[in-house]
Amino acid sequence: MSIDRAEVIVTSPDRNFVTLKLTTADGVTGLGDATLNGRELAVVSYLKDHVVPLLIGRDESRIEDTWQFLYRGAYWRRGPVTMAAIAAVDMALWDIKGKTANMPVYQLLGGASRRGLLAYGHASGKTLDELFDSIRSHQEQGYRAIRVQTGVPGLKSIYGIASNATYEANKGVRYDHEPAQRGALPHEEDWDTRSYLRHIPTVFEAVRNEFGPELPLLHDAHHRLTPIQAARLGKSLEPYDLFWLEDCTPAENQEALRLVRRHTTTPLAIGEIFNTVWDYQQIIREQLIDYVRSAVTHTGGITHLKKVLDYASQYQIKSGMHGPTDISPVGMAAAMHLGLAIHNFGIQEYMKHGEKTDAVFEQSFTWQDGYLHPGDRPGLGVELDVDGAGRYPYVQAYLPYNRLHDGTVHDW
Ligand code: EZ4
Ligand code: CO
Repeated sequence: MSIDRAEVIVTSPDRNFVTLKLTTADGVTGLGDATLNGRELAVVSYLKDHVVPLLIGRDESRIEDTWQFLYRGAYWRRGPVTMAAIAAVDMALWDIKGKTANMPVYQLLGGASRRGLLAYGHASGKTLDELFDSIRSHQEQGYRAIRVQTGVPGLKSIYGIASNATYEANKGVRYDHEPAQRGALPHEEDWDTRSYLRHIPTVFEAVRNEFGPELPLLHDAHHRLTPIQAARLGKSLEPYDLFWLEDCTPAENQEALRLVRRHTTTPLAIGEIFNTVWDYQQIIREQLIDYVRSAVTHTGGITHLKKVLDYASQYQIKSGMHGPTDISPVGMAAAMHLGLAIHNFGIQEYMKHGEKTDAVFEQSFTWQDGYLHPGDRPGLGVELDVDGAGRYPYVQAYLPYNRLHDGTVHDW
């Protein structure tokens, strides 16, 4: 038994994706997602130049050993590029193990703990009318939980809202809320925290009045607030009963969340840009968050994220895995298998991929009545059409960045 071939496939059907494809001596294949939005080629190089040569000839059944070898063996630990590369190898090995065992990966992780995964989608609008239409359209698509983002008076373009600039930069190709834009330079957005803090509670009040108390509503502050501002936002949103407030501060300062917690009972979700359990050590132990936002793709794969979530489960903290369009269908499948198996599943973010992406990545998951299920195909249940992928070469794309009115760069 050994890994015979390892290929890194970059494709840009609607946006860029990086996929690792492993093939064993017996001809079994496994796929892993290594997409890091806006920094894709760094992971491609990490894999091609430094990981692929180490994989050839290795026993594909040794998932934990391979993980430890890549993590400890590199000497240089953690970081999004390293952990995305390790994640891709890990996912591909789980895919192979599932196919070899003739079982879907969730069975190897302990079997299903539920019938399906409650998923939330992204509703947005510059104005309340546009936002209400977007919420209704998500309900029509079956969503039973909805993230709400809106424009803020005085700000031209803002995270979470599909903008014409995005549409034009991407030459007419647009995911509704894909923030990365094709082009040689990143797009500049503007930001003003005081306007935002004044406006957002009025939006949630209007949404609750229109849609009633039942619908789970989420919101993403996207790392923009100081601890005391985040505390104030959480407190002012309490009457509207959010499912969660996400990334209220740039949470690399884990202690900051103590201050937020002292002031609000709005549930907090953090971690989409984290990549190891060490980023969560304090905020889980001190119960400073309620949901772990990490994606399988950016947190060292199924093997490592399961350890993070098992740790979180001791504190009644649940999963809320990242699922924007920059997680490839392979990464989404890995999230669904893990989410189905663990006990402390919370919710899964789910944004639909574009048609070209769905044609290149053939997938087994189902979406029914607001619930996702990974399907019962052996492995992860995703196959990549390599020739099809080859028709869409990499296109340079960047995430935007923020400036305040006086020109200061601000967290995006
Ligand atoms: O901005 O995935 O909750 N979702 C998010 C995403 C991130 C993008 C960055 O690549 O915050 O939309
Ligand atoms: Co987010």
